[in-house]
Amino acid sequence: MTHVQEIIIVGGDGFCGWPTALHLSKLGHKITILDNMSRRDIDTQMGADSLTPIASMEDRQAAWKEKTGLTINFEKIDVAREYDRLTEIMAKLRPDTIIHFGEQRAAPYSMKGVSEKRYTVDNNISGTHNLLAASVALDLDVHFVHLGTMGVYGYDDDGIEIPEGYLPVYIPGDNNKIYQRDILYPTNPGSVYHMTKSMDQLLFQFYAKNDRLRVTDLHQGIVWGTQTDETKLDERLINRFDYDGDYGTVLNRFLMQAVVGHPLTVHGTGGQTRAFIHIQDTVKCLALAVANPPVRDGKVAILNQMTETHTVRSLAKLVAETSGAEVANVDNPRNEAAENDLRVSNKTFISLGLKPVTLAEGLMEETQEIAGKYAYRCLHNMIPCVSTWTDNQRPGVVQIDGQQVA
Ligand code: NAD
Ligand code: USQ
Repeated sequence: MTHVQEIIIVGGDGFCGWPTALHLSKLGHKITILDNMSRRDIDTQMGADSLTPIASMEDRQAAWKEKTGLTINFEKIDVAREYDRLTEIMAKLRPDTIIHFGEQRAAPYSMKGVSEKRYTVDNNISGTHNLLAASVALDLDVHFVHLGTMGVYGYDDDGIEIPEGYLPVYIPGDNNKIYQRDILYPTNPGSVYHMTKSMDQLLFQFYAKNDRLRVTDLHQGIVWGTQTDETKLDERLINRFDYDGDYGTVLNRFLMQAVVGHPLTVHGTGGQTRAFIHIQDTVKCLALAVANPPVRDGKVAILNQMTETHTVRSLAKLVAETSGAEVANVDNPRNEAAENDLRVSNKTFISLGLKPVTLAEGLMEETQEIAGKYAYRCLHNMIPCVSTWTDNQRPGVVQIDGQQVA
């Protein structure tokens, strides 16, 4: 039987947060979403929109109540900027668990320009730190669950299996003695966004050590799919589907591109290997993490939340084979290794009972159906990835001997 918990979900209006809120509510937990709706505001600023028509928070709450009789509470708040209000809410709820999804999460958006870089760092670091500092100031016995990313490890690896947790390193010292240290896996972020997740890690390491906070950091791979068992219950509960060049992630973009007749935009050779997880498994992993808080041992529990790895070109081939779409190898706007290996341990979630949904199980078809149903909402001008990692990569930039001349 589920032990009922008071749970705050920061970023609970977003792609991962909304289905997680529904799933945990269905399991009997008391849910309060904190969100400043910045994701919807960024869409408005960019002239983009979710492919699926997402309902307002009020309509989402009402639909959930109507379908299940359950209540999801909501407070509109910016956790990076409204510290006093945040502490009032946290003091009132005294949550057993805080799940933190509330960050600017798109790598291309974080590389768009100076203001987006500064916003991403200010928002993500202040938000995370405010939540940690408030938990300690209020003396909460809280389990802090954070959505981190596989991207903290970087993608230059030669195929060694990325472990979970701290890494034992052996340092040669005086007198030929070898000293052991347990350190966070060395980070190698590939964007300002991924860098903020690396910085988050240090905040967690410190608060776990200094204040004995119980922290679980979930290093999640790229999430694909749209619907979960709960979001399917009513069209007003539908999850968001990002496809634009900044927020759309690779597999969902390919599935959408296939249905609207756009060539699949493979960056470079498509030899980039990445880790993936279906949104249905994301919500299951969150439920497992919530039910299994770490012991208070001064260390962060670091779990890899992914279920399979693929190269970008193999995903394009798979989608092209099932849909007849063309594959286009476009210039890579990012500064990343053209080809890499990736092996990841996900033994904790598997040992806790996760039975992963795989690409091979036909769920890609469901996502393609969702994309097909809402293809009429696609804004074709939002498809290209126009954010470049360096000025030199901007279209039309001319270089001589590595120097930009026009
Ligand atoms: P999302 O942008 O859809 O959702 C994030 C939510 O947080 C949005 O609703 C936004 O309005 C809110 N938010 C942002 N800053 C806030 C602030 N200062 N105060 C209050 N609310 C704020 O993103 P997502 O895809 O649901 O990702 C959620 C988390 O999971 C992120 O931290 C992301 O880094 C991580 N993650 C996502 C993926 C993926 O593929 N989507 C993969 C790995 C990790
Ligand atoms: N790519 C293409 N074509 C496209 C879009 C992307 O080839 O049209 C390539 C990119 O160059 C990159 C790979 O696909 O090599 C993945 O890009 P992505 O946009 O799908 O994913 P990424 O930028 O890494 O970010 C996403 C989420 C982020 C999360 C991360 C998990 O937006 O929040 O942290 O996945 S991970 O990649 O494991 O770090």
